[in-house]
Amino acid sequence: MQHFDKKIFFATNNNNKILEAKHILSNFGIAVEKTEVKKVEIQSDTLEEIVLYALKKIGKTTCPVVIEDSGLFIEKLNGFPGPYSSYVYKKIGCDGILKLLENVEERKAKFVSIVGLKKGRLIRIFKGECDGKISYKRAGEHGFGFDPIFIPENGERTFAEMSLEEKNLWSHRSKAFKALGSWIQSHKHI
Ligand code: ITT
Repeated sequence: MQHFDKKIFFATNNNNKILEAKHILSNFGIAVEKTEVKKVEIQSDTLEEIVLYALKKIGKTTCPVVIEDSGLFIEKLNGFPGPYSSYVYKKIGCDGILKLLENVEERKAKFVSIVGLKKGRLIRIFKGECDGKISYKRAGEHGFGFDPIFIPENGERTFAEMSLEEKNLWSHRSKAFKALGSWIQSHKHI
């Protein structure tokens, strides 16, 4: 049976994010619980600003609360949809992105994840990136969002063709949550 020394409260509406974070943080002895604390989301050109604003809006908290904002940055589209990924996904989805890149050979892209931690007055930010490319067609049924069209660097399969465990070997979110996990491990008061 898994032993947890610590627990963080993750403010997100995305259950896939919870599952990915749980898998990573269990290796650090940290449990993850979903919290109803609201993530107030502004529109901004940077993920960091979105996370910092959301953390400030949480108000005073004695428990460690975590927020994450992530996005897909496509080189040929000057980083679009980036911080607008959630909105763009809802409006045009994977098919819309494939359409924008129709007949485009340069398909480099990266996923970025910014994880923010707040406890009392303390605020910390952790970043993870995953380089890759946009596929020519959708593939796979796992994961969420743009997973069916994103192929991580040096691979041939999309994130949606991988199990959660395999996606977590490469993903932007796993890198950011690993950084959070080791920071918490080395700070006894969290
Ligand atoms: P919360 O804000 O409630 O945490 P969300 O899904 O709205 O959940 P974001 O605001 O961070 O999350 O939006 C990020 C969007 O970027 C998300 O909706 C996906 O479309 C895309 N995205 C981010 N990480 C992804 C991943 O690992 N796989 C596929 N798509 C991802």
